[in-house]
Amino acid sequence: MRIGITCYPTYGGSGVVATELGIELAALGHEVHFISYSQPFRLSGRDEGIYYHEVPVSSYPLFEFPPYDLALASRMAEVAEFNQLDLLHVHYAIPHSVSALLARQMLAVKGRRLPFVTTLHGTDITLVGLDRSYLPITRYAIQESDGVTSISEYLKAKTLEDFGVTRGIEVVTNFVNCDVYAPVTDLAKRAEARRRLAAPDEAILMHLSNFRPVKRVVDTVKIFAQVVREIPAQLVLVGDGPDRSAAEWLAHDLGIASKVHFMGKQERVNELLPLADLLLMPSELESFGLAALEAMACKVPSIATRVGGVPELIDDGLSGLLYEVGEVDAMSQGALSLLRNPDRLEAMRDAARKTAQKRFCASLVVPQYVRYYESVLNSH
Ligand code: GMT
Repeated sequence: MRIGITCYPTYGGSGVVATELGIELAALGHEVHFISYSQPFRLSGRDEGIYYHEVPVSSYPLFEFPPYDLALASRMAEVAEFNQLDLLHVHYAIPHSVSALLARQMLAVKGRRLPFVTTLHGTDITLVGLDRSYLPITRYAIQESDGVTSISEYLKAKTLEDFGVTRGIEVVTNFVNCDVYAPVTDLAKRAEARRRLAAPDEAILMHLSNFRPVKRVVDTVKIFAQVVREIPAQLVLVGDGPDRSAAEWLAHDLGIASKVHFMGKQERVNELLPLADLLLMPSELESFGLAALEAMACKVPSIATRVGGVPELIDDGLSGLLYEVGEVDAMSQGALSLLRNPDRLEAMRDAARKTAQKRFCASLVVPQYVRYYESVLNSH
C-alpha cells in the first residue's frame, strides 16, 4: 500500500505513535509518505520506503493567522496524486481530519479516490476538541472520515458521548516495538550505564513527558522529595515544556536540586528508560499513557494515576500502581514500598514487560492497522 501519514511532528505522544507506525509499515514493505510542516522528530531520514513532504505555509501581511490547514490540504492532495497514495492516515483530529476531508474532495472532482482514516489521540477530543470553536467542524470531519480509530476504549466512549458521533470507531491501541524498547539484559552494562546517573546504591526514578500542565510534573518532584527523604535516590526527568521551570523551582525550594536531573528532550529514550527502577506518571489525564507503555517494555513499572485509558494499560498491583490524581503521599508510599521490596519490584518488572509483549507489541498492533486500512479500501 501507499500510505500518507500526517501528524504533529513535535515531541508528543500522537506524533511518536504516527512516526513509529510509519516506520513499522515501511518495514512491512508499504510505502509511507509523511506530510507535515517539519520532519517528525523520531524520523531519521534514513528509513527505506519512507518519504517526507514538507508543507510550506506562506505568510502575507493580511493573514494574522497563516492558514496551515489549507496549505496542508493542498499538499495532501498533491502528494496523493503525484505518488498515487491509496489512503491518508491522520493522527490527532484537529485540524488534520478537516484538511484530509478537503484533500479527498479536491481529488474526487478529478475522479480520484482518496479515503482517509482519522486516529483520535486524546486532547483532540477531551480538551481542544470540546472548545466550541472547534467542536462542530471536528465532529463533522470525524463523522465524514472513511475510518476512525481511537487509542483506547476510554477515548472511544468519550468521543461517542461528548461529540455525539454516531459512526463506528475501531479501538487500535498504542503500541511499542519490544525489540527497540527492551531491558538491558547484560547486567554489567546496565550497572555501568546507571552509574552515569546515580551511585550504585541509589534508586533511579524517571519521568517522561512534554511537561504540559496535564502531566503534573510538579507532583513528580513532590513524590520524589518524599522518596529521597527515606532512601538514596535520583530523579531523571526527560522532556521539556511549559511546566519545566515550575518543577525546577520546586526542586530548588525543597533542597533536592542536586538529585533532580532535567535532561531536556532526548531522541533515544529507549536507551534511558531501561536504566530506571520506576516511572512516575502522575498525570491529570491520559487517554492511553504511551510513556508508561514504553517504560513497561523496558521492564520499568509505573506509579501512575487511575485516569482515562491508563487502567486499560496498567493492571493495578500487578504491572504498576495506580492512584487518584494528586495523591502525592500515597504515590510516594507506593514507590517506597516497591523500592524496599526487591522481590515484589522484580515481579512487577516482569509483569510490565510481559504485558507490553503480549498485548501492545508493534508486531501485534500494526497488522490491526493494516487490516483496518484494507477494510476501508474495500468498503466502497
Ligand atoms: O497530551 C497531549 O496533549 C496530546 C497527545 C500527544 O500528542 O501527546 O497525547 C495523547 O496521545 C498520546 C498518544 O496516543 C497518549 O499516549 C496520551 O495519553 C494522550 N494524552 C492525553 O490524553 C492527555
